[in-house]
Amino acid sequence: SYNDEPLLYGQFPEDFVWALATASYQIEGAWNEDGKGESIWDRFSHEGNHIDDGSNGDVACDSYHRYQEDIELLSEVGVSHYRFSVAWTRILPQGTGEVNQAGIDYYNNLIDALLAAGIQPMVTLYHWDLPQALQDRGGWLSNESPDWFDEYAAILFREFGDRVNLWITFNEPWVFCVLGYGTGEHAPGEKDLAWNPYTCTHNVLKSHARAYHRYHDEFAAQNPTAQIGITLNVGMALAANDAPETIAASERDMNFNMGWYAHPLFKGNYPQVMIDKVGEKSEAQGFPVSRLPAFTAEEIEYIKGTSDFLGINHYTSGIVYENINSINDVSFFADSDVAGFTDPTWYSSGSSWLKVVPFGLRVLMNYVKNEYDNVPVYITESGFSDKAGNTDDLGRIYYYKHYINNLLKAVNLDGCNVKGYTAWSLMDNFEWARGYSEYFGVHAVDFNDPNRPRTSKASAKYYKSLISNNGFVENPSCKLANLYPK
Ligand code: GBH
Repeated sequence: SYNDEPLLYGQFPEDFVWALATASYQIEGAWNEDGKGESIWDRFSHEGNHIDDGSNGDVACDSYHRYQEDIELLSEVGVSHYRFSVAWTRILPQGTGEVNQAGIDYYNNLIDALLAAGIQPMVTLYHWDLPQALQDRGGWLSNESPDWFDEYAAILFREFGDRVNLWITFNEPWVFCVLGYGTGEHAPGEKDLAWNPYTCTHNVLKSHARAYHRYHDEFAAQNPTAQIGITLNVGMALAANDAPETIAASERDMNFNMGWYAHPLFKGNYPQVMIDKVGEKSEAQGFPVSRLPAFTAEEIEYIKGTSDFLGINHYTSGIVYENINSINDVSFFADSDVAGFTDPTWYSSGSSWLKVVPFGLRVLMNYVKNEYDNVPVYITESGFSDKAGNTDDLGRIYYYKHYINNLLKAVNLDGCNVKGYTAWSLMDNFEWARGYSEYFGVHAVDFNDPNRPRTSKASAKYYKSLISNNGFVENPSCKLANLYPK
C-alpha cells in the first residue's frame, strides 16, 4: 500500500526552516490581565454551550506567564523558528484606538528571548481571536474591517518589524469565514452559509492586501530580507477515478477551497469556475447579484502579488467526485458540486477530520508548483492528534516521519519550492470547539496542575533528530538486515 513506499534518504536545502507552532488563544491564558480586551473566542467559550468539554482558554497553557519555559522546549528540540500569533486584544483592547503598552511589552519580551536563544520569530497577525469590540461592529462582515486590520498591522510592523523576518497576516481564513460566520462552529458563531463565507473572505483578502502594501511601503526598509505572506489550510482533494468529470471535480474542490484565496493573491481575481458557478446558481436561486462578490479591476490589481510566499497548513487529504447538488441547497458547501470520502485503510487520529495520508502532501506540493508557478511555500502547520496526550506517542512519530519524507521527495525529486516545515504543535493546547479533548503537542501539558508543567513526548525527540540531520540520514545500525542472507 502507499505507506510501504521506501523512505528517501537525503537532506533538505541548507537554509531549510524547521519550526514549531502555537496560537495566542490556544496557549496564552491571562485572558483579562494587564489591560487585554475581550476577544470573540473569550466571549464564545464563556457562553458555555459551544465547546465540547465546556472549557475555555482563560488559562490554557498559561504561556503569558510561562513563555520562558516554552522557549526552553523550543531550544531543546532545536528549531530554527517559532511560529506564534499575536492577540489583537492585547495590543488594541478595543480593536482600534488606544494601544495597550503591556501587550507590546509581552511580545517584545517574547521576541527578544527567542532571538537570545537563537530562534527566529515567525509571527501571525491574526489567528482567529478578533476583538469582541470589532465583532460588535460587524466583524469580518463589515467593509470597515480592512481599515481596522491595517491600523493593527501597522502597529505590529512598527513595534516588532526590526526583529521579525517572517510575517503571516492571516491563519486559515477559510476556517474563520466558513466555520465562524457560516456553520457557527467557531467564534463568533454566526450561521449563514449562503452569503457570509463569501462576504468575509472578500473583506479578508482586502485586509491582507492592505497590510502587505503597508508593510512594503513603510516598514520593509528596516529589514530588507523580511517576507510577508498568508497561511491557507489546504487538504489535497484526490480524484476518485480518472474520468474527466472526476478530475474536474477535484480541480473544482481545490479552486473553491484554496484557489478562493490563492487565485486573487497569485493570479488576480477569484477562480473563473467559482465566478461562473456561484453566479449561475445565485441567478437560478433568484438573487439579484452573485453571492460571490466581484472585485473591481483596481482591486484585482491591488490584491494580486501581495504574498511573498504561500503558507500552507496541511494535515490531511480526501477523495472527491462530482456530485451535483439541488439548486435549493443555498450554501457554500453545495456551490462546488463536489462530494468526498476517505479511504478506510488510512490510519485515523484523535480528530474525525484527520486521516493519515502522507503521499497527499507530495501530491499537494506538486499541485501548488504547477498551479502557482512554483511560488515559495512554507508548511506553516502539519500535525497529528490523539485523545490520550500520552508521551509514548508512536502515531505522531509515524505521521511526522512519513509526511516529512514525502516533503523531502517533493523537494529533492520533484523540484518543489518548499522553504520550511512547521509542526503543530509545540505543546498540547486549547483545541477550539474540541476544548482539551484532542492533543496535537510534541510536549504534554498537565492542565490539572496550576503550574501547567510541560513534559516532552517521544515525538519531540524524533522531530529533534530530523532537524539535527536536516532530513533523513541512513543509520548504519538499521542496515543489520543486510548482514543476513535473504
Ligand atoms: C489548524 O486548522 C489550526 O490552525 C490550529 O489552530 C488547530 O489547532 C489545528 O489546525 C488542529 O486542528 O469538517 O468542515 O468542520 C486545521 C484545519 C480545517 C481542521 C477545518 C478542522 C474542520 C473542517 N482545520 N477542519 S469541517
